[in-house]
Amino acid sequence: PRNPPPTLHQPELWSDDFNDFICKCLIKDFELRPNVLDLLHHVFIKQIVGREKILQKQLIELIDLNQQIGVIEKTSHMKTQTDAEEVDDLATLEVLDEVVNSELQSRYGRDQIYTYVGDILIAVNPFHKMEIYTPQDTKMYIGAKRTANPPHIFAVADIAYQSMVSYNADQCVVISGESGAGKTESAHLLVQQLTVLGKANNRTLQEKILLVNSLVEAFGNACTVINDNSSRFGKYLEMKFTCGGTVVGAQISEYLLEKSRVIHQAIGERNFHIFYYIYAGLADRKKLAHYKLSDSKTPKYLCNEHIKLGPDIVSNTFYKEQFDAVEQCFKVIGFTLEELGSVYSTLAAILNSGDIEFSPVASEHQTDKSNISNISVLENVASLLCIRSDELQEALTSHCVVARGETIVRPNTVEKAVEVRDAMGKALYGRLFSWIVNRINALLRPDRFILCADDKGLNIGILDIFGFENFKKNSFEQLCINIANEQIQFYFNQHIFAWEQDEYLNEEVDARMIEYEDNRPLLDLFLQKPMGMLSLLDEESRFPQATDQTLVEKFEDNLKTKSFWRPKRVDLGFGIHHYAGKVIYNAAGFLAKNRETLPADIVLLLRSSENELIRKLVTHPLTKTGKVGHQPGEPGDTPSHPRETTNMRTQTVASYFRYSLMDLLSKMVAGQPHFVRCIKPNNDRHANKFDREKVLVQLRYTGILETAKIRRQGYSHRILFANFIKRYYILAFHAHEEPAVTPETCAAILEKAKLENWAMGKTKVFLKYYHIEHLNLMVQQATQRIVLLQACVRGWLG
Ligand code: AOV
Ligand code: MG
Repeated sequence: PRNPPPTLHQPELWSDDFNDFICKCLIKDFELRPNVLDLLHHVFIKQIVGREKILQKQLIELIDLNQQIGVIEKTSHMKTQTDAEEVDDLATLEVLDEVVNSELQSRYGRDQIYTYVGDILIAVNPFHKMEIYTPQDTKMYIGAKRTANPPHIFAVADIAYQSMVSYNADQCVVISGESGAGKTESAHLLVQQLTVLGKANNRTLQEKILLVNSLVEAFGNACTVINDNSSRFGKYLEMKFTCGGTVVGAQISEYLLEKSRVIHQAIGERNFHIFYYIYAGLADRKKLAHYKLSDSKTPKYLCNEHIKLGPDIVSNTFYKEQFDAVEQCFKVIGFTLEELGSVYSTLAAILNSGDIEFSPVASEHQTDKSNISNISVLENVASLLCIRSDELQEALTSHCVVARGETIVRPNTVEKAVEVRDAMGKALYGRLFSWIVNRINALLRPDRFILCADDKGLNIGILDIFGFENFKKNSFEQLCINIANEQIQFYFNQHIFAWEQDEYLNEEVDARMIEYEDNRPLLDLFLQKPMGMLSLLDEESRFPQATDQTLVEKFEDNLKTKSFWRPKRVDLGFGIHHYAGKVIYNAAGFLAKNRETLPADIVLLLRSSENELIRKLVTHPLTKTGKVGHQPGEPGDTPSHPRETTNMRTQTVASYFRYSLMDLLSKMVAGQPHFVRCIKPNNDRHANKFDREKVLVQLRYTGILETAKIRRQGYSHRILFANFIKRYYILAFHAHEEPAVTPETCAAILEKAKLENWAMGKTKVFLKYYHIEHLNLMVQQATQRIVLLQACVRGWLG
């Protein structure tokens, strides 16, 4: 059952300019408070003739906020296990695996998919549509006390938003969970709620921001055996606000798109969504021929055991609708029709290029030469890319080597030519994706004129990456995905356990230390230089003679830890014991995937294209994060990123991956984090099925049980005395007073607020997450009272 939303004395008062101004001053800067009170005192009282005595008395009573607050009922936050009622917050329970698991299960049975563990939200994937994201729900979670409503993803949006505005600080929401657990859906819901909270005064901007996710996901998501809409890239979406909290734009960063999917998909999997959408969409508009595609001959890159024939795709109405939707997204966000046409041509060129076939040239002397056997396809690709077909043929079937200052042309074997063709497809797609993301960023960058000089703006970042994966066969892509998840888990541990416990020691606060699974050794195993796995991989990639076999042997010789082993009977196999479980990888193709070279001949050829977009994709300096560089001097310019070289030989996928991971972390640590942990209740994607074993494993490896313990016993908020007093003194002192910065002052405030179970350190106050909610709510009520007060005064003045 739901509680009604709290009633606040707001409507007409807040719409008044003056009230609004004062209120903003109060919320933004508490030091202004005495001045505002003085103002009220003098201005209003002077105008009162005849009724001074009574009014003055009333006014003083109202102004003396000390008498006004403290009315917030004392709530008991600690429930025991025996409580028959529902437990919205697991940190209030005795923490035992089975108890937590049962609680989640029974909540899930009642369709209560959200549960708190202290300030962390657990979201169990419902696998069916829920009626809990309506406009009423949106309203209910705005500015409400957390315990007033059932746990919800909207409440996380609200806390992040309110914290951003009241602490004037950037925030970030980190969503984690294994593949198919519900991260991407959660990210959408957060953006949806934040656009409402951010009162986008411009409907179009709100609409644009909401469409960003759909657009990039059409290009970056695909159907896998685990998830029909699986994210094949990491996404960090930053919503930009003014200091007053109005949303003014958005920026998106993409990480590690799984480009290999363009040319090959594992059994039961598909290419990126957009390829099916465009194929069906263009067919529907009778435009296939224009893009050199045919519905009777399915492009190879789209064929797999499910889809053998083009008609399967072109008759799919869902794909057609999605194509229209994607096109609409492009248009609303602001892409030009010309740009759209170029995007379609590039996609069609990639699809066509997959069909270029090579055959060996059998001649006495040159058996290692290749020829293109279907010239018409080559011509189609060349025309879509606006380049010359003879030059494309040459770039595919031969390569230049520079020896002693002389350039020699060497033929490519069939195998090599196929490799070059595929490398071109992958590179074009990866760069197209980056270009789209960059273009979106340019279109949604906050206008410099919206943010005034002293307002640098604030942001809330939402991290949604690909979840932990463990397939029957795991390759280089899974390794990268799982390392990224390992890093996010480490970040979580640092925030929830390590830093908190360090502070107890430093501040000499007596708190029970919680044991948790530290995955640092694993991160070192992957990322350490020079002996970590990625460094070893890079080293091996530099040897032309190296093979995947020598690579695994190198791993085996150098990685001496229990977390790494070589399973018997699996050629090229190696195992890693990740925080989330054991995964067996197969190193076949690791070296090739890591080198990922796009030959200089292809780059130079594409640079000669008559299509501006194609030229841009290969000429603009690509930063290491894979983004097409924008003009120097533009806001958001980050000139420090090293540039890729023409043939990209110097930069391996592993080093780019390492760089991106660090780039992502540096963005995240800049903000105050909020965590959402998604749980997958079963592997069959069934609604109402709660596989206890499966959930328990996730609870264990995500450290949720330990989180519950530390939230119960620990102090998640540590605030310097001065900051604490500045923010909350009004709750215990008169507005004009300047209490001394001492632990005693802090204690006085906490006692006045009737809070218990806090601790005092040497320089900081140690608070539990619910204390902060309580204090903030009290301050908020005090602020509202001032508005009320003005209204009263105005009323009296007639
Ligand atoms: P993921 O992002 O965590 O996987 P998704 O967010 O794509 O997982 O969720 C997978 C599917 O679960 C969705 O397509 C929905 O059908 C369903 N689902 C998730 N959350 C909800 C919800 N709140 N309400 C209804 N259905 C939901 V991956 O990207 O594969 O790691 O790489
Ligand atoms: Mg996802």
